[in-house]
Amino acid sequence: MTGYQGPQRVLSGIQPSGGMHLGNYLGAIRKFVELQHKYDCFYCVVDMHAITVWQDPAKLREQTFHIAASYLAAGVDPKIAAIFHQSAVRAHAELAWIFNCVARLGWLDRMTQFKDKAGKDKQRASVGLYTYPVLQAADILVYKATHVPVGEDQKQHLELSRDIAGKFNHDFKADDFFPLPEPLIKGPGARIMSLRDGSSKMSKSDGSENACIFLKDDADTMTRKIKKAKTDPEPLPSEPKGLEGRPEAENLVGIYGALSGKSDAEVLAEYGGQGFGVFKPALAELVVEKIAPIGAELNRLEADPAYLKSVLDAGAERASVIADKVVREVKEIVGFVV
Ligand code: ATP
Ligand code: LTN
Repeated sequence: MTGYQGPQRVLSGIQPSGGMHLGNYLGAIRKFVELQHKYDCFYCVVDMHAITVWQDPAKLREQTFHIAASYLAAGVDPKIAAIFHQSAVRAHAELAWIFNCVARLGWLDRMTQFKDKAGKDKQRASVGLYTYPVLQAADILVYKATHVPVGEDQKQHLELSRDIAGKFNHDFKADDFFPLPEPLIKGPGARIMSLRDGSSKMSKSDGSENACIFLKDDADTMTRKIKKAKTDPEPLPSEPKGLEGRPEAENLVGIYGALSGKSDAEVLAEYGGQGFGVFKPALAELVVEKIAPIGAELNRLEADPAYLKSVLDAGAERASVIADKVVREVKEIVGFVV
């Protein structure tokens, strides 16, 4: 960070583009819960990001409640942290436009997520998908957030947010107006891989049902998915070095470690030399123990959309107070008549 003197704030967001999975939990939400006791926290359901690819309107609404309910079920306390949906705080879109005029085409051209998501025919991708990281920078900086808990895949987008903040401060001679937000990525679970392919990340939009453990899966489904997870025929090594070149084994050991609070070395000290016939049932038991209660609470909360809506509305109101003030300051800096 530079000489930024403002309050330390946390913002993060998750897209309502599908069911919440173990990767989202370990890479993001679990950190949200810890951070709420240390910082002023804003947790957003980024519905405007979700529509950068087609979303069925009825499902989008349902999934927005699903993400909000997941935050709550995992332990985010709406009395402490603001939980809200992005489209309800118009300042995000206003700042995104101004940032569209700060960010450079060359910066966006380098974004690997656009390349992955646009696929072969990028002429058919939405313009929104291209400027997606600019809206993400606005999400963060409209609260002048200093810290952003995310999974490993968001590293590049966070660098872009820092670049936009730095260029804005520089171009408008507004020293330290925006902080350069720091990603909080480290820690076990920053990159959980698909259960079907150890080289691609566990993702909501993965075609294969069995690749992902969803928070809402019942105990039998979780167990079945883990038992079916792709592995190799070798037993587990007794040290982490032995996981090199064995991405599927590494992923399962990593999940065990992230959920049990043990390092890879500790997990392997216990299971080294054992085959997956022993390790998978132990992992399944741990996943069920840690995740099933969250799933049960999630189901309970989803049955009460009126409560979820009240949480989102209250969160949006709280968020708007800060965001509107920052946008007003930005408008003045840019030279708009306010
Ligand atoms: P999609 O793959 O459909 O774009 P997603 O599953 O990656 O969606 P996002 O809404 O893009 O979900 O991500 C929400 C948060 O979860 C982000 O902080 C992201 O870094 C984190 N995350 C997503 N997938 C993983 C994963 N496999 N391992 C660790 N963290 C993850
Ligand atoms: N691009 C993020 C979601 C996201 C986000 C944010 C994360 C949108 N805005 C602001 C952190 C801060 C993703 O996980 N795909």
